[in-house]
Amino acid sequence: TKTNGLALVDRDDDGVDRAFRGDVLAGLSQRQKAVPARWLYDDAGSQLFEDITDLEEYYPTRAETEILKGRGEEFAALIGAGRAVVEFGSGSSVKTPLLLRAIEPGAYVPLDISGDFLRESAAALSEKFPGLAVHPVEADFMREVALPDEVAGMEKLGFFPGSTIGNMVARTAVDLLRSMRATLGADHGEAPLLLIGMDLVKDREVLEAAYDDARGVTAEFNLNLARRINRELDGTIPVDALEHKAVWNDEFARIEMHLVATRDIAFSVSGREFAMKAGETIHTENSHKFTRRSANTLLLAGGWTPRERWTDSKGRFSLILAEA
Ligand code: AVJ
Repeated sequence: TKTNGLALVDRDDDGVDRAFRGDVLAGLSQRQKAVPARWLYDDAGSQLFEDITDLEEYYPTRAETEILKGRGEEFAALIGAGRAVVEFGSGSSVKTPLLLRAIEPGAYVPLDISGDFLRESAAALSEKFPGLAVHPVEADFMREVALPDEVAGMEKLGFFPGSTIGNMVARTAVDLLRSMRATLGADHGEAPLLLIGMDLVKDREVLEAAYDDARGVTAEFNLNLARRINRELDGTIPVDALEHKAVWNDEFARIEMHLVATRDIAFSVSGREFAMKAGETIHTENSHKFTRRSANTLLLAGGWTPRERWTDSKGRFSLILAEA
């Protein structure tokens, strides 16, 4: 079933987000403890991620912005004017305007599960582009989303920057790419395009530094998850006994973030007891990195044919235009 403007956060009588509690309790019960990366982004986490994008070591945002700045004429030629741009996520105040200015879209439709962020960024964007029709939709874009009637007759361009696709293991990424096809009307005779950012495999030292910066901002971002669990799920995790770790997993071509216990600890979350031995970890994020071929293979598996590919001047990050 398609989702559309419903209130999406399901809270119990105490105001606890049921999905968050379910994911945390299930994840902490596994042999390798793990919490899905999406829970890193409460208000504090979203602010810390913004701070990460300014770090010297964190190259992806700058590299992708360089491509968006430099290739506007090519986007315009390949994409054409008048398409409805459907952004998967609320949009960044820097990247989205660069694309919109380049291609002269017919409408802009940001999709996000968080209505607050969505309305804020949609309002800011409307101010920047007074003539542009903006139709925010509060929805979980991991499933097919019903787009507003106003864009029914328009050709579509999906926009998914940031290499957010890299947070997913392949089967989830393929599910998302297929949902995007459906959302953008590919099953109804339309030929939507997708502009997607995918970060590239590079030296381990560069990658590990990008996810373990000298100022410790990424460490704070990771530790904020434990603080959030304590705050929202009545947890007693001793945060001072956890340490941030970012490590390149060469077998699976991904950076992994973990919270490592520095001593044996025991704690409770929502009334359930957990224990960790010194050295044991909670796996909090995967950030997959791609080669030209692995990126193409993933897109093809999700029903998208790559048509054009751009990289930044240092070859660190790719932006790919694909067709359904
Ligand atoms: C927002 C998911 C693209 O994986 O690079 C940054 C998140 N995590 N530093 C990434 C992140 C640690 C980021 N994404």
